Amino acid sequence: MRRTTLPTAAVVTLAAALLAPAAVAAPEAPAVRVASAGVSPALAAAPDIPVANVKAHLAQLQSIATANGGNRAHGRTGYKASIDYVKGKLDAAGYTTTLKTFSYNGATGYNLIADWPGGDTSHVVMAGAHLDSVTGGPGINDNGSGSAGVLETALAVSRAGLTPSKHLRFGWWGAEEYGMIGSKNYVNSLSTADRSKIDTYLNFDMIGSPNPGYFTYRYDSTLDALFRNYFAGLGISTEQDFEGDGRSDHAPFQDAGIRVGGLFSGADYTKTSAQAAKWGGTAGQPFDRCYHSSCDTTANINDTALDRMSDAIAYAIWNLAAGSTTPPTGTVFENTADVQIPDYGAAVTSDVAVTGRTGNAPAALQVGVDIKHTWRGDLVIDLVAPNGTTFRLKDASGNDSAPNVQTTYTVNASAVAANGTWKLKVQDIGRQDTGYVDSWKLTF
Ligand code: DTR
Ligand code: CA
Ligand code: ZN
Ligand code: ZN
Repeated sequence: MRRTTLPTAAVVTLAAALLAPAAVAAPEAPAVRVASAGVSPALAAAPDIPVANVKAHLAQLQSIATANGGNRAHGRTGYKASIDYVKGKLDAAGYTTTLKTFSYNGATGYNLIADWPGGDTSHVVMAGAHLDSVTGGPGINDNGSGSAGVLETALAVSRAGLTPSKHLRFGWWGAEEYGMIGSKNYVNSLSTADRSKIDTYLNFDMIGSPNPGYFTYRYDSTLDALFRNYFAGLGISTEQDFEGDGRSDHAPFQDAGIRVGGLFSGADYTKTSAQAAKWGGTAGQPFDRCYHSSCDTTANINDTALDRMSDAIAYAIWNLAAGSTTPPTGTVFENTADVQIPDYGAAVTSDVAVTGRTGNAPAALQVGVDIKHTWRGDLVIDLVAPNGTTFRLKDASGNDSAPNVQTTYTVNASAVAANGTWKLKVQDIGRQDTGYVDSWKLTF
């Protein structure tokens, strides 16, 4: 079946997709439909955040706690030493830093604000984390982990010499453990005009829990989807967090009407068996058994979770700063030519020519497939990248007698170049059934 639609969005007619021979009538001038959903060109792909660097910050925070009575709490010397460490790193990296003081419980509190020079200051993308611990321990997961992940992302911005379209700002908060005192003080100190300039605030509070979960903040659907899709590209199915409402530094921004998002790896709640089945770790145990305890040390960190979460922070910053997120309907490359699938026969392919992209394909490349078939359990389906890298989308599932495969797969294609001819490869490995590829598409 062939159709060439002229969508209302900007349309770019691209080089023809190669049509499978013999299976279709002679085509008119074939074209692959590209409907751009107003996605401005994102900056180059976000860098990998070296988890070793994040852990090095945690080691410093641990040393600070050890040298200051075992904690980094508000009003204690360990907190001021922590904020001085973070400030020193940012000053050396070219940030404009501001140490803001407030009083609470008879002690001086400190917030650190770091602005990356450039970008449209009427559109601020902000990320933050509380830097204070409880008095009862060093607070390495809660919340050295979020503080270090945000810090290393800020340093990666500097290393990359990023020139974002939006203005980037980072914040480290004091006295969160007493009720988000520092972040409340910051938001309250902003004029209405300055608050309205903050497009997004991303919060990261506990991102390295030893028995980790992968939770997204659900309050804004675009930000929720941004992180969900990122992790889907890693093959990780996230869940929305329902335990942290009002319990961390996103709350003052949310109360001020600023859209918020974030990530969370779990605290003292118990991991279910279903969660352990998809995330690993131990069911029936807390995500972090050292929550608010003296054992919340550098030994209380899951490196894989910390790594993935830190990379996700960078992914979000790079995308949001460019003034675009990866929307569900991005740039589409589609082939609607019918390709017959021989019963119990050789694999067939359908091609899509991708052009005009820069760099590699996304970590959450969407592969939409519409195959009409009488017994889908016979089908093996692969995506083949221009460089030959093959991604298995569907294995044969013998007794799955249902018809048709009409679904969207998400593939982490961030290691392969985007431009070139991508192939959908389909083989029927069972007898007595027929079908054809009706259409398929890649959404970048
Ligand atoms: N990190 C915790 C606050 C917090 C955020 N999300 C949740 C979920 C469940 C318990 C606590 C939290 C803190 O700073 O105490
Ligand atoms: Ca990494
Ligand atoms: Zn806490
Ligand atoms: Zn916390």
